[in-house]
Formats: sequence, structure tokens, C-alpha cells
Amino acid sequence: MNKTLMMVLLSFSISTSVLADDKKLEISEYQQKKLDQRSGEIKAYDVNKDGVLDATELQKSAGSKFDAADINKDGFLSPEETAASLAKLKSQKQATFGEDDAKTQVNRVKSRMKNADENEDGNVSKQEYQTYMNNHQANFDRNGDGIISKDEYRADSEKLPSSYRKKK
Ligand SMILES: [Ca+2]
Ligand SMILES: [Ca+2]
Ligand SMILES: [Ca+2]
Repeated sequence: MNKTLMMVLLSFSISTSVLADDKKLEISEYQQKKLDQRSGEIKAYDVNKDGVLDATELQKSAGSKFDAADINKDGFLSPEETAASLAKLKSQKQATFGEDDAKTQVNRVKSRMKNADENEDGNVSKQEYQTYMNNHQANFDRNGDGIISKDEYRADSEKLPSSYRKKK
């Protein structure tokens, strides 16, 4: 590809993303489902019911996710346990998002689990999982106050409709 064509393509993708920004109210059904799912997750882990997730609550949520996957309760997620929990996740996601999107989401979690295995012994220890999740969750905490609000609990690519943003 020559340089000029590259620049043209680049500027095209920039201008389309600006356009997308202007249409904040229009989000896809898929995004709406993801937002609903995340707000359900906040509700599930928001122990003190203040509508946001603080460090303790996030740690608890990571801990209970780990415990649910650690079938033999030895404090490690073996490749078999990880595979089983991914299979379970996939069937849950399929019910909400359909085959293709479920596959994408599960693959993302799969690669996360691989990255979490810091000493690369094939098992994810609880410590490795907590450390990884802390870093992962810190990505959501855009203003760095250690608390994840409903507005922050989403990927950068997920645009929020303004109506959703006002809802508390
Ligand atoms: Ca809270
Ligand atoms: Ca285990
Ligand atoms: Ca490991």
C-alpha cells in the first residue's frame, strides 16, 4: 500500500469515528445488551448499594468469579477448569448475544486467562487472577479514583447514549 492511500484511509477512519460520536443516542442492540449486562453486574457486586463499585467490591467480584471456576478448590485454575468455565460462559453468552458475538466475547476472556498466567505454568493461581483483574478493572477507572461508576464500566469502544449516562 502506498503512503498516500494510507493517509486517505486513515483520515477516512478518523472522520467516520467523529461522525459516530455525534450520534450518541443511536446504539446497536448489541451494545444495549452489553450495557444492560454490565449494569446487572454492578448491581450484583455493589454490596453497599451506592451505585458504584469500589476496590473492595471489585476484589470480591473477582474472588467469587475465581471461586466459581475453581472446581476442586485448590486455589488454582487448571486448563481443564478454565475450559469448563469458558464453556459455561459461552452458553450463557449465546443465550443473550447469539453465536457469533458469544464466540468473540469468550475468546476475549480466553486470552485474558492466558495473560493472567504470569509464571506461565498453565495454571492461574488466585493471586495471579486477582492481580490481573485489578489491572483489568483499573482500565475502567478513567478518573483514577479507585471507584468504577456505571459510566466508567465499559470499554472505550462502547459509546453510551446520553440518556443512559444521565440515569443513576
Ligand atoms: Ca458500592
Ligand atoms: Ca483448581
Ligand atoms: Ca500460573
